[in-house]
Amino acid sequence: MFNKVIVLATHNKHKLEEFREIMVPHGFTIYGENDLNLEKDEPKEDGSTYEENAYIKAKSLQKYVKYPVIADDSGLEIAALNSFPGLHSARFASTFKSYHDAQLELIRRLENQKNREARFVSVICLLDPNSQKPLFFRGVAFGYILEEPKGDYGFGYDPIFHSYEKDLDWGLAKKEEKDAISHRRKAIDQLILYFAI
Ligand code: ITT
Repeated sequence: MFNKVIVLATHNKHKLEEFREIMVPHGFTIYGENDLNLEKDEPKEDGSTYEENAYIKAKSLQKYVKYPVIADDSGLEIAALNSFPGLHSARFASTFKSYHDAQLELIRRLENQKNREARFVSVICLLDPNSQKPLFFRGVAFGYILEEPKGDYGFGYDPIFHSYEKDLDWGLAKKEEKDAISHRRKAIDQLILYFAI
């Protein structure tokens, strides 16, 4: 049976869970960086694109493992806020006591805004020992920002996002419902195809 081992460069346990939920049924074994107990410096995510940051994270792990390494850089882009918080999604949240507070602040910034369009973006960088170059896979999920947070499923900004696809509030969505349509799912589908060729 097909079994492909991949290491995911992340400290975000929710991301790791989502990669496993989606990829394990396709015959992948996914180790998270934290499973390896490495003593390594944390890379500075100072790229100006998701691609650059995903590459920085994957590259920082590559020399420690013989398996293909992947990293996901992702964010929530709100149209009326010029795509903010986008690349800064994790950093923006870290300036608040909780994700709930960060969610409320984004909602506050949209007060009196008719346009609540938003999208989640995920870019996966793959460093495959069989490939000379880094490979990138991008997924996008389109929707809008709710008037108030709903539910507490998922993680990060999920409770303020409503996706057009399946008409779904992500804070109320079960894992398998979000996994079927998420930005990460769309990027992962391409990654799975790469290994199928
Ligand atoms: P790693 O860098 O260790 O992977 P991180 O959480 O810092 O973990 P990012 O730098 O890619 O990851 O930041 C992405 C942020 O965007 C993440 O922390 C969430 O706040 C948000 N985000 C990304 N995907 C999300 C999702 O599916 N649902 C809700 N929020 C998400």
